[in-house]
Amino acid sequence: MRFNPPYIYTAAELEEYFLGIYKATEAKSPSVEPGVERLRRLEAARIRRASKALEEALRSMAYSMPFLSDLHPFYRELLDLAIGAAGYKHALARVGRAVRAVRAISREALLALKTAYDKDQIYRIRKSFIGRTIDLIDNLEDELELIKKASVYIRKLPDIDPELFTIVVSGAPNVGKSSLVGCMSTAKPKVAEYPFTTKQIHVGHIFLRGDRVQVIDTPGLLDRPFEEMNAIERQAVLALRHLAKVIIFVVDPTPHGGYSLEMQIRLYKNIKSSFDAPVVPVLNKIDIASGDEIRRAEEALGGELPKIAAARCEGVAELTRQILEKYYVPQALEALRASRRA
Ligand SMILES: Nc1nc2c(ncn2[C@@H]2O[C@H](COP(=O)(O)OP(=O)(O)OP(=O)(O)O)[C@@H](O)[C@H]2O)c(=O)[nH]1
Ligand SMILES: [Mg+2]
Repeated sequence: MRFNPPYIYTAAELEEYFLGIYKATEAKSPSVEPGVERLRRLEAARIRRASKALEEALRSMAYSMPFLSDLHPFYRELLDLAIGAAGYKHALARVGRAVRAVRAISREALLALKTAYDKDQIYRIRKSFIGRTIDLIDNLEDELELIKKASVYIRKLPDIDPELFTIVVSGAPNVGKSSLVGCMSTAKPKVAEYPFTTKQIHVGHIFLRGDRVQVIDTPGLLDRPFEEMNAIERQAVLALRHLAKVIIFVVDPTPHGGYSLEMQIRLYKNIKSSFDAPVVPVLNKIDIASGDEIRRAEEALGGELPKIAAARCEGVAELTRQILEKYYVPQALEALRASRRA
């Protein structure tokens, strides 16, 4: 994702940062004023600088992280899955409120300083200012941890661009999905983790003139019926729904892959009913499939199908061209018209 998260402090780091600035601040004109006045001035400068630095650190964390409502639904869904949308919102809001709280504490301390008449009183004000500010930071420990998690999480999804036209490749295990993605798109697909499982999404690109289309391979995700998925995997599928503009369903009509035609048809129907995007069935491994196997598969899937041998990239260029022509071009033209109207 094109997102540069701000540095997220832990509560302990933030305390250290705050105290460091507090201690490093020196009085502007040392030793010319009498004791109490000098101390008052030094203390005021320290309070001002330390709380200002803290406010800025908090503000950057609270306001430079993406708001849920600004995120593409794909990311929103994933973030909800990994971190919890409600907790994330709540954490950002609390850190945002802490900015004002820090300012209030420092104002109070500065005001009290004005009327402090001896060193002891100034020391008490200092102690109370530091104590209250540290308490406030302590209380943000969980929130900061959660925001840090979110920022790490978001940074880990760099290679999926939800704005690009996206082809998702599905099908039973071992049918040739990865081979197809490899032939269709840039040879070395990049890998993005699903941070909530050990699974990875492989993302390749098809470079068109002045544009790019994204091809996504989802190993171990869209290769078995939804009844067999756990809640997390189902939600990952939901997230993919926001992304997929068209889904290729790879069928292996031979016994080579180890999954029966019946199982594959069941999966096909399952995927069709769970996604809004069109699902395009494709027959793979035609280099080793018998005429009978091909016929049986086509009959079961309702007619003639594109045929490929993905291991040798045979028929893949033609398939890609057909899919782009049918699904991508109309959308690209519509987008172009819309941008001209705007
Ligand atoms: N004969 C033949 N073998 C193929 C073809 N396409 C893929 N294979 C073989 O089928 C096996 C699985 O191919 P993959 O591309 O890894 O299949 P996959 O669907 O990505 O597999 P998983 O990710 O494990 O589910 C490999 O041994 C490939 O060499 C093909 O067109 N013809
Ligand atoms: Mg694979």
